[in-house]
Amino acid sequence: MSTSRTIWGIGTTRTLRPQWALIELGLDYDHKKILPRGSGIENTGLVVLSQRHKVPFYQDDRVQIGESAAIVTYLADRYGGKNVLAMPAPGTEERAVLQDKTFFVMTEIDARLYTIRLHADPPLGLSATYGSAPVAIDAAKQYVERQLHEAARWLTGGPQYVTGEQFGTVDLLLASCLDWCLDYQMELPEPLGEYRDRIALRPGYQTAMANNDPSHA
Ligand SMILES: N[C@@H](CCC(=O)N[C@@H](CS)C(=O)NCC(=O)O)C(=O)O
Repeated sequence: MSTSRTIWGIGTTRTLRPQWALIELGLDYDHKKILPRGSGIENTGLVVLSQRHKVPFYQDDRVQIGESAAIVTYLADRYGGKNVLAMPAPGTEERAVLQDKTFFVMTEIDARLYTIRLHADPPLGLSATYGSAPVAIDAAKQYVERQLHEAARWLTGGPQYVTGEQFGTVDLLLASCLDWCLDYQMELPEPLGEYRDRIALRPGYQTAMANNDPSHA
């Protein structure tokens, strides 16, 4: 019996990620094209599955989960293989290092970018809802810039991807954060700029970007 997979959410860095992972893995999905903070959370029944009032959200025959990095990791664990989104086994050094870098990207970069998003003025920010906070924005930008130097160090000396020569889950998470930095006119230290441009050529990224276009909401 074939598994049905559903993604809720469109139009943001976080909603891009599960779609990108599914596309890299060659898996289809039903897409509930709802924007954050919209009536779609009620209309599509998401509010019954999650009271977080957030997108993305993912459901299949086994799980109902909402954190973008958790969804990507689950999909790679379940469906990844030697040549696509390969995952090292739990308990190995490779898995520990992957998780270290994944949590770093999500807590030290992604979460700080969301601080900018919450408090910046429209169209890039949500100050109308969450309040204007220029000092917090400046501090968050400087914070992220420092963390980008650490991420740049992972790629210095030649590896194509964060954990070596194969595109993996942490690349998907990091590259999506780099796009988000560019939205805020932040400079990417090399080799991150070149790395981001190379990843943006992936067909999986381009299809996911098209599917995630908020004009389809
Ligand atoms: N840590 C979560 C963040 C999810 C999140 O904050 N999503 C935003 C859209 S990018 C949202 O739904 N925001 C609604 C709100 O906070 O008002 C993830 O990575 O999935």
